Amino acid sequence: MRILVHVSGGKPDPWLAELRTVLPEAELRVWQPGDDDPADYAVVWKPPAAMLGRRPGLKAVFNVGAGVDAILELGDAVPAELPVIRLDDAGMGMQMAEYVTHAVLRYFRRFDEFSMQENAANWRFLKPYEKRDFRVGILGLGVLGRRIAEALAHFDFPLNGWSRSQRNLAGIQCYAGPEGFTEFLRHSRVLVCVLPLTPETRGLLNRAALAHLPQGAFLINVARGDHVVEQDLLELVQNGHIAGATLDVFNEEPLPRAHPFWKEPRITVTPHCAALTLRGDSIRQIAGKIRALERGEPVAGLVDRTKGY
Ligand code: NDP
Ligand code: OXD
Repeated sequence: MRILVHVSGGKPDPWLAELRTVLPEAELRVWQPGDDDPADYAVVWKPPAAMLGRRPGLKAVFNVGAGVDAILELGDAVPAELPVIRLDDAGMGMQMAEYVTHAVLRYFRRFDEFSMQENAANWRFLKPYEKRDFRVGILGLGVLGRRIAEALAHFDFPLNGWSRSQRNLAGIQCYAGPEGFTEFLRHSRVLVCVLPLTPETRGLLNRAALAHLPQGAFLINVARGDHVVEQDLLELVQNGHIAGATLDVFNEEPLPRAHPFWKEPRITVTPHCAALTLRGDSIRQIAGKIRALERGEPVAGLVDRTKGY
């Protein structure tokens, strides 16, 4: 079995070493420009268009992340019949739950404001919020959205969720589709975005949508920067409609040094680290799926190309 590897932005050697441990029988090679030789599987992160193309023998592409936008954006360069398989959880669910819970609690317990007061040596009591006024709305009720909801439920936050198809999940007020979007927003004091980036969700969080949030709402974006129209968000933060935003992802990454988000005290920036791909867990998951495919069995995480995730 031949496996072709390309992990953009990372060194290939540790990936090869992990793959060698779990699939000792496989012939591994790192993709190089001009390599059009046959391969059975590709293991990729942000692959170049030339890599996937019409490669002889290719049975599936494994994405070493949850979001497959960088693969699907290659369009026709990725044959429609080629199965694209994403990581499902592989240790990311827990990390997302930690990140989002921290951000929600920080706003709920007003640590963001206490921190600003501390910088000004200002001892001032701030009245606590009521949980009933702090409903958290989760955009995306997939693998990661549901894990976030589970974590927040331990703190008794009232929860909303929004998905493409109607879901029925215990403890979550579920909304679906464009018809449920405005109501969902109107009743979400904290908005958590954990959607895949698709043509339908790109630019979804623009001025019109964010304006439906209650006055003094908070935004936490751990999905993709292009879900948000950044200038619209900035203006809504500056005029106070949005009281704070915690952003892990941006239109351009790394976030340029001159970007106004760096200077806005009510915006917290983290460097796309909400949930890291854990190499060992990911490779074990991929190896398990390769073995299942070789036995002719179905695997979880197969991307639906018509939906885009
Ligand atoms: P899933 O595919 O498991 O879930 C996606 C959810 O979004 C589903 O509930 C789906 O609805 C919903 N959805 C998709 N399109 C729409 C739409 N047009 N309208 C309404 N709802 C929609 O994804 P994951 O939970 O695994 O991951 C989500 C994203 O998180 C990834 O795509 C990636 O971009 C991002 N991510 C970011 C990381 C970071 O470090 N910042 C790390 C890992 C992931 P339905 O249930 O009906 O299918
Ligand atoms: C992912 C990511 O999609 O790390 O897995 O952003």
